[in-house]
Amino acid sequence: MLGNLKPQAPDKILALMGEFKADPRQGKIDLGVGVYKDADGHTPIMRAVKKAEQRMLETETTKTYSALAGEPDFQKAMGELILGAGYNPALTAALATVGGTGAIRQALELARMASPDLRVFVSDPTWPNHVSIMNFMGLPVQTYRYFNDATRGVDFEGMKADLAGAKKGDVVLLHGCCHNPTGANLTLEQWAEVADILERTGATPLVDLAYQGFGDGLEEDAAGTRLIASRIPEVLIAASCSKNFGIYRERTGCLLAQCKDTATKDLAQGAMAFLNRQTYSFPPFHGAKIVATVLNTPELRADWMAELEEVRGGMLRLREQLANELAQLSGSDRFAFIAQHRGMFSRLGAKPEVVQKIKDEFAIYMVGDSRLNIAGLNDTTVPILARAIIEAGV
Ligand code: PLP
Ligand code: TYF
Repeated sequence: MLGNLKPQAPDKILALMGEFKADPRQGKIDLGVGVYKDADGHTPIMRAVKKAEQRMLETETTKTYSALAGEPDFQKAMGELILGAGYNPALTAALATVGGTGAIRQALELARMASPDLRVFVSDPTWPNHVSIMNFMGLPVQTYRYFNDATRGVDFEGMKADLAGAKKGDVVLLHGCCHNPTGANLTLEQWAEVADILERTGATPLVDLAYQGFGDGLEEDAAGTRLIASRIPEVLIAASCSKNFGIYRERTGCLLAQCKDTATKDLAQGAMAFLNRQTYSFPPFHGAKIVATVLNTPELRADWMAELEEVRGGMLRLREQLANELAQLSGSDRFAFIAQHRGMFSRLGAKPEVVQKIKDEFAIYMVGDSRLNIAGLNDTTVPILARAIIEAGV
């Protein structure tokens, strides 16, 4: 039986991680996988997370099964973190999931249960796993224009024109902030125009929020999502705690489904718990408890927010340093977009051959589409990267 299996194409980003590890060159630089790293290249456990775990170790008395849809304290804390004052638990179903990826998968399963002819609109480009999951599920995927190769900003006219083709029963996947892989994001005014289109077409937004706190701040990064939720009665939100709590391997995420009335909310909540049961039964507990403990304990929350600000500020400084260095070396402002982008990533807009050349000649690893992880840099490597970018002819 198993001999009938076909080989699967490896995940390019994860394959690049392996290639980097195997590279024997001294001074190699990893700007590939989207994991936060400090100046020493280390992905630390956040202080508040460690403290929450210590408390849990001391106070937990059982490891028996918890709740199928996740613990209410986690659901509520996430609802408030994401939607702020607009969070209405009476109208919002919530589900603890296996990471943000699990939330995306369950959101798509939920949408398909409700809308069998569902099509999903995704930005061109988007996180490759989005399309891969949709293809695997057999869902029709439509792309909408998103990135302007010339300006390295958002092609908003193209995006609007393409989203106008969505209809009721379709899902429009939007990156809540810190677009992966481009780093180019919508302004709040543009979010309002997207809400207009969603209102007009009746399509359902699915917001992927994987980097809240990594762009302009915790509140600012949720502003687009909140605007959509204030304007559109039915909204799906797939959130990841991997990055902003630094708990990648705990696999912690959350699906929120804002509904138009309480009867629909009850239906959605039942269907979401059902989906967890069909897939893996109870969701992981540990990471969700860390998040709930941090968010619900004032001193831990304050410390987490302070550390997240340090992380965010560090990435912003690296962006500015790199943009300045490139301005000097190129004698132009054509790399100014790096300082305007937000989140961990920027797409340079270089051809695959150039990305390959930078890897071969300078031992600098970025994803083949010329996405670089800003957090992979430090004060020493910024000038090295800048020189490589210019010498490779980006
Ligand atoms: N969505 C985007 C855009 C991402 O970059 C990631 C990445 O890690 C995820 C979702 C899912 O994260 P995780 O499943 O690790 O929580
Ligand atoms: O885009 C990234 O690099 C992160 C991490 O299969 C990641 O989102 C990459 C690939 C993957 C899972 C996570």
